[in-house]
Amino acid sequence: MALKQRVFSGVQPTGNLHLGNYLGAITKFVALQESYDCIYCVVDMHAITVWQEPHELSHATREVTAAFLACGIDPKKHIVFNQSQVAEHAELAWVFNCVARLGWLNRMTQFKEKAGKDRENVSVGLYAYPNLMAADILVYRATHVPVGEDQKQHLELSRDIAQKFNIDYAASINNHGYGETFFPLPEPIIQGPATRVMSLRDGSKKMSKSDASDQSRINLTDDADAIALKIRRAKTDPHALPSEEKGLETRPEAENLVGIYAALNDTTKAQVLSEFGGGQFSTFKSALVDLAVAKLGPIGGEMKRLVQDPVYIDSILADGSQRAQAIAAETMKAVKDIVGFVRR
Ligand code: AQP
Repeated sequence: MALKQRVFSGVQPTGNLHLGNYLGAITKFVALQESYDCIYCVVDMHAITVWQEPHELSHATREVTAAFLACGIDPKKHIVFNQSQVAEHAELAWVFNCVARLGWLNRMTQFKEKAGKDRENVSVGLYAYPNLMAADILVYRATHVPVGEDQKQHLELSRDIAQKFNIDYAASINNHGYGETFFPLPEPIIQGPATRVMSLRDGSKKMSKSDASDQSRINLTDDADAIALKIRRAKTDPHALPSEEKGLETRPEAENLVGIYAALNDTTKAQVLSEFGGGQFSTFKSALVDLAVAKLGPIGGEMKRLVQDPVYIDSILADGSQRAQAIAAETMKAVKDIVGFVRR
């Protein structure tokens, strides 16, 4: 099987999509459509690693799909689907549970953060999450994965799993005529001025769907008034903006807002500072409000329109799942041969 340059990435349907998901991931998904075959997945099986109300999960799955479409992902040229409709993800994840080492998972910082002090009480799924993520990517033998900075460690683990599988089964891969190595080592794509968007209330915390404070994030469905209020109330410091990036080093809240402006305007932090450096925060915040409303307003409007039509959204997911499964099934056949499972 020849390896094709292919992009895969996913978003969890765990609540309100926010500016961090948009700038860190979804804008990259859109741009990569020009030069790759892309597969974009609503990862509902990852979502249930922490409790989700069933009716909210279905709604959130449709809402993430609506966000993909509203942001400009083309579900005809590329593939948009939800993970649970392609059983091969879970199937390959089991094989990877047997390839990945406990010591590797024990190092995952996201698990430590999410489990907190209540480790004994979290789901086994939350712990094994990175193995499922590796399966998501590798069941399509994807070569590139656009993600936010927070997913870098999981991507490295996916590469380790791919490499260990290739080495452990090298003889079998070769004997079955699948070449020298079977899985590619997927490359993370983590670029631009907003790979880690921070909370608007605390510059040391990532902007997150699960933050209890809605004021900490800009949701993609927020209206213009809500966006304006959140940006005006965003935590800052009493100093004017610096004229150079070095001046942001000890000012996480200022750096975050400058990064958000740069990413929304498709420019760099240095260029933003050359325009606003030396000026007051209030002036910069007003410009940021205008920019954010202009960029996010139409997306939120289109998302709200699309979620009114669940039949249409479900048809996109069904079609995408079928096309995704055709690729995933080919990989699983080969994996079964390689591992030594007898198959039909
Ligand atoms: N703050 C962020 N800045 C940049 N990128 C981000 N991403 C998430 N938060 C930021 C990127 O968005 C993609 C989808 O993320 P996800 O929903 O699958 O999972 P997550 O990283 O766990 O997102 P949240 O918002 O923090 O959700 P909860 O609160 O449920 O844990 C990924 O590429 C991610 O890097």
